[in-house]
Amino acid sequence: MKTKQTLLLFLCFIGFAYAQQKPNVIIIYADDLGYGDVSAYGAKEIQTPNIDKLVAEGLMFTNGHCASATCTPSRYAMLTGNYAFRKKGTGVLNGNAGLIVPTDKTTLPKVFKKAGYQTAVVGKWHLGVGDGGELDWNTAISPGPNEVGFDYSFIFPATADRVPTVYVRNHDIIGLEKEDPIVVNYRKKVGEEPTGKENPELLKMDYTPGLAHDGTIVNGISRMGWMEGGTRARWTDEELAHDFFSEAENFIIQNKEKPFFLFFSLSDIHVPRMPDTRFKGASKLGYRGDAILQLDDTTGRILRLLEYLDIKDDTMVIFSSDNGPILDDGYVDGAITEINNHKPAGIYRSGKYSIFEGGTRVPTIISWPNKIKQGKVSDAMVNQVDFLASFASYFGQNLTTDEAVDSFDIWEAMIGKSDMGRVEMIEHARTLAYIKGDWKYIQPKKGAKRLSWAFDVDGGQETGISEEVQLYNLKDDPSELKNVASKYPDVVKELAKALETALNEGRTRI
Ligand code: NG6
Ligand code: CA
Repeated sequence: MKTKQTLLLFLCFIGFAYAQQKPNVIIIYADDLGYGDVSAYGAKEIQTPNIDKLVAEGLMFTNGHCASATCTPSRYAMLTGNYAFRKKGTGVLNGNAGLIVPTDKTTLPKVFKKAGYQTAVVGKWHLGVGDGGELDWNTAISPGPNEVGFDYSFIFPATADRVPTVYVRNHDIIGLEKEDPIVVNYRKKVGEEPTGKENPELLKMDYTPGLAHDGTIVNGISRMGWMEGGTRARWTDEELAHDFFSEAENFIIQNKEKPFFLFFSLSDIHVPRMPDTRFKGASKLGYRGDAILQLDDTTGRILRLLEYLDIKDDTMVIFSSDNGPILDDGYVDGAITEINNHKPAGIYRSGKYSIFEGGTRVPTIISWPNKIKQGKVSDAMVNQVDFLASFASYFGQNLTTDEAVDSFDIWEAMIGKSDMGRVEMIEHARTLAYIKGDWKYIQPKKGAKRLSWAFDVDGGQETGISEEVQLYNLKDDPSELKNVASKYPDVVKELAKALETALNEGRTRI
């Protein structure tokens, strides 16, 4: 009898310990949020109390990176564990592009599914839907998120500035009526609806002249591309953050008893920035700042929900961004004129689209009250491409050699047990950089030093591209102002060789 009881107790203990090992995981993924946009990361002109709370309750990384300086390749890398530059067609996608994540390989959500999790993506997708052929939006849309490992999906297909401006739940557009089918085109205008180009007087926010945001007008904002139909199915920009939160909330409540993985992919603070009216004017930094406050509010709502449901201690919240900051990304919304002294990338140079640190060094915070010590700062180099291998290793899953080829197991760094993350890393923008320790080598390339279609306070966004070899010491010169390539030819040689090898071998995970 006694042994039976002891055995039962033991089994209970094992069961408990086992349950403990499967925290819920939520990735709160901001869009275009810079290293310096969060007050915990040094922003002075704007306060983000909720994100700061997450920092106080968890682990703040000073050297956390997304895998690329734009959205699609970053997300592709995070979900597949492969650097996007290895595969053609993984650049910023249009709203009618086909799915680029393979359906037959391990993905981040599949790792969770295999470990017994319920998985969902809520928010911006931007990884394509359909098989790449002409897509009929009025029938079941597939393949998409549900085919790469998400049990549930509530998304918009691309970005808020690209048509179609509709929500897709699993395979269907919400609210679509048979009598009003949707047609989408990125080559020529379809339908009779006004466009930004022909009817600028109808706009409630101007697009930056000469660029690509002069297509169909939806809610007083002209988009990239043209669409007709689906009139009642279209979202309202001011409601995006709330709609996404509500969907996330439902998923969390429904799955609170099980382990769940939620990829909560926000539209804030991507253009067109048109926050909920509650936030308009609140930051005094223009709609970009207001969108940051909205993003902070969404983060707070998630944290409070977890507290309310009593699951916060055993939920790992990862907060990060898909690329660095950009002020004018195609709309005139006050981001430049009302910037004050705000520094969106903090001390780092440039931002979105750039190979300089501002492009991929982004706020990265991980909290998990039951496991991670509160209020720690980590200088470990971590990259979102590593999430896949790290979780796979944590769950005891093996990866084959042909999947997640650039994903490293950095689990110990992710939970603050080790200060060592990666030692080497490739950065990706319009060119490549190789980091080893404090050294950063930027591959020489022909191309514009400043973009003519995305702007910072002092003109076109800096790309970091140069025909000259660049070498920086990120410890002495984090702002990448002193190119020391000629002083350290051996370091240049070593890093250039390492990059070449990584490219030739088609993999970096050993
Ligand atoms: C750019 C768009 C920009 C934005 C970006 C994608 C122009 C001039 N600019 O090409 O507005 O949509 O693509 O942003 O076309 S991302 O965060 O999704 O990568
Ligand atoms: Ca982005």
